[in-house]
Amino acid sequence: MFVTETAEKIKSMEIRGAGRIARAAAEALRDHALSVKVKDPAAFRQEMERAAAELVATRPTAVSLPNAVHFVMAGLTAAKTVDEARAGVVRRAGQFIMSSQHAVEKIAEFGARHIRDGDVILTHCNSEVALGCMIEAHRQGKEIEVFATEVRPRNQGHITIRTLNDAGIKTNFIVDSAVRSFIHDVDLVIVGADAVTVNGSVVNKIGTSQVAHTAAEARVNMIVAAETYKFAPRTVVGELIRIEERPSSEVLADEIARTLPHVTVRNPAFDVTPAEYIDLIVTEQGAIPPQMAYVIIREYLGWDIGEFHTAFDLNSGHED
Ligand code: RI2
Repeated sequence: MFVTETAEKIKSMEIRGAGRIARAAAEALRDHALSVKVKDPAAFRQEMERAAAELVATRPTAVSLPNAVHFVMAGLTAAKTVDEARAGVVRRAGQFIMSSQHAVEKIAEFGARHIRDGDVILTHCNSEVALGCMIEAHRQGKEIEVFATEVRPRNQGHITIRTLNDAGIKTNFIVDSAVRSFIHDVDLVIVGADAVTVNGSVVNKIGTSQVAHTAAEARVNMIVAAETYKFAPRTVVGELIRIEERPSSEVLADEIARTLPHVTVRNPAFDVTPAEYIDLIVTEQGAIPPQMAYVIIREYLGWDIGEFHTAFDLNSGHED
C-alpha cells in the first residue's frame, strides 16, 4: 500500500490498534522502498525519511509506530548503494512484521498462564494482545467470562465483543460508566497498551485509568499485555507521551455542536495509568512488574542513552 494511503487509514483509524498500525507502517515503508525510482543513495534516503516522517505524524501516542519506523529505517544505515538501502529496508520491515506477529502469540501464551479456570475478566477497548490472552486461556479449556466496555466515542468494544463471541467466550457488554457497578463480579482486568513509560506507567485508551482506579479500590488485579516495541525509549530522558486529542465530531455531531456556542468538546483518546495500579505487564519476553520497564527498554529495544543523543534532537521536545 502507498505511504499516503496507509497514513490516511491510520489517521482515520481504519487501521487501528497499536500493534496493527506499527505493522502497517513497516509494510508501507517496505512497499515504498520497492517503488522509489531514484539512483542516488542520498536521494533515496531522503525520500525514505520523508515517508517515515509522514507515517510517524499520523498518531502521536502509540509508541509502537515510531519504534517500528526506527527499526525499519535502521536498514538504511550501512547501505552504500540504492540497491543495498532498498534491501536493508525490505529485510528489516519483514523482520519487524514477523517478530511482531510472534510477540502477539507469545503474549497470548504467557498471559493465559495468569488466567485461572473460572475467572471473570474485564477488558477495556480492543487490544489484539489482551484478547489473545483470553482466547488462549479459553482454548486451553479454562472456563472464563468477560465484561467488555463499549469504549466511547469510537466503540472499539463492538469489535471486542464480536471477537469474543466468535471465540465462543461468554461475554457481558457494558457501557463505560458501568465498570464500578460490576467490578465486584470481576477477578482480573486485562487491557492492552499504546505506550509504556520507563517508570511503568501505561498509556492506553481513554478510561483505562478509571478502570484501573476502580480495580485497585476493589482489590482486583490488573494485567497489561504489551509487546516490547510499545515501551517508550524517549521517556528514559524525561520525555512525556503526547496524548492524542481527536476531532470533537467523534463525540458530538457538528450540527449539534454548532448550536452550543458556549460548549467545548474535549476528546483525548488516551490516558495514563500509574504503575502502582498495575500488577503485571506481560511482554513476549515474559511477565514483569511495571517497575521493571527500564530493563525492557535497555535490553530488548537496544536503545541506550548514547543512542538517544545521536538519534534525537533532545531540545525539540514539545509534548504535553
Ligand atoms: P493492540 C488501541 O488504540 C487501544 O488503546 C488498545 O488498547 C491499544 O491500541 C493496543 O492495541 P486505538 O488505535 O496493539 O483504538 O493490543 O486508539 O491491538
